Amino acid sequence: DTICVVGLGYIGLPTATMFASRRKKVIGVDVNQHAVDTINRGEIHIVEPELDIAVHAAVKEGYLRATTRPEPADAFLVAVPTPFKKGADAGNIPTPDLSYIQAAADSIAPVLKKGDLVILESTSPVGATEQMAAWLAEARSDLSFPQHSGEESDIRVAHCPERVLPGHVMHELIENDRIIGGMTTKCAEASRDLYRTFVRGECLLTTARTAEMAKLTENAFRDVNIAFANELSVICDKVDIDVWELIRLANRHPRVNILQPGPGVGGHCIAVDPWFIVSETPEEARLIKTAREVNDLKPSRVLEKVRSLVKGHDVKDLVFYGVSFKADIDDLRESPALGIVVKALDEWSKDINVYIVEPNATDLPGIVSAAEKVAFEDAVKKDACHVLLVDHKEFKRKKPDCGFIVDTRGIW
Ligand code: SAJ
Repeated sequence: DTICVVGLGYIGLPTATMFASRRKKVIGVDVNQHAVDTINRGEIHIVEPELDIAVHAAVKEGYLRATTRPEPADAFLVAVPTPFKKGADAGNIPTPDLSYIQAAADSIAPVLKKGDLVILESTSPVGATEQMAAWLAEARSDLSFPQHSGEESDIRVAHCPERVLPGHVMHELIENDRIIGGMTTKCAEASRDLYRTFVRGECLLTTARTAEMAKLTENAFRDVNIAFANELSVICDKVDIDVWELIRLANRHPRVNILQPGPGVGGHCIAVDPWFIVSETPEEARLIKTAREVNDLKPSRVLEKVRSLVKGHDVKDLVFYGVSFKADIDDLRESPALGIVVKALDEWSKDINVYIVEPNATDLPGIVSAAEKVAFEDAVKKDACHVLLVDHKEFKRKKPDCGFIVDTRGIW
């Protein structure tokens, strides 16, 4: 069996490699020529523990090959981005952008043949899998698709959302339970047989629509719970209570498990996916929408705190610890920490020295180039306003000797 994986990013590349490591012939497809060339050299263009060794072995042994155009295969996996478009309607609710899925469908369609399986892995709004099948059907009127022909279709289509945690992808791909949403039962069964190649967790069969909603629900659940913690931190600031101690104490109740407040919620999943629910059902999804807003407001709360220190005292140096979206990774996508640093530079870099400590990113983006990079050991000695934004393990070693501290993660 040959598997064609479309999209070789944080999900597609590890998944392609997993199949290849089980001696399946895998064709990896990406529009980015640099990514294709890098992979064909046996190297990787993203940061993920254990992935480099696995890709190297898969390419060397001839099971994985990358290219820019889909080739005939027995199964196609679509793992492309599903970002959102900034809201244009009255409520300003962001809406999902399915153009990458459409482009993937258009590129697969010409090489499809009777009996093939097409799986959408990208996190998608409810109905996206049906839409993908409709795009494929439009391009290939000579083949039948499950939407119209039920179980008897030539092509099987399913949605199997990934749910791996960045930084633990290679382990979680194997061990996590997997939701398999078929457009029909046969579609689900065919997909399960494919994933069983490497998935040790349970494969749970359902419909494509339920699978789409399940994935969105998982991330919305986490977003709502983080919003609760973030709201508590703002309340505690106001009434002068240590939120970390408060949460520690409340969590000693056998049925309470509050998450950790932070400078906001980042990443390309939790800060995005809940909008896919809200944009579809804005009247009903009130709690989910409010949670998104609470989390999106948190960076400005942090800036307010820093502002009151900078204004109230004669602060000369301002140090930000961490710009990634969470601990111990280099990923800056939707990072609230990065957003805070950008705004701080804009507001203060003319008058005071702004420094960044970021042990995980060698190249910081141009928008923060006005800040000076400084080593952690030197930073903590400064008589400065120290703002901890990310709980990287390096920062847990010690806390600053003097100056002011704004600790958004509660590690100091
Ligand atoms: N965060 C907090 N407080 C917490 C936990 C997290 O502020 O107590 C923040 C983090 O700092 C970060 C953001 O939330 O900015 C998201 O981090 P995360 O570690 O919770 O999740 P992600 O975005 O790395 O991965 C999530 C995971 N989803 C769930 O845990 C429900 C992962 O399993 C999904 O596969 C992934 O989204 C995805 O691709 O959708």
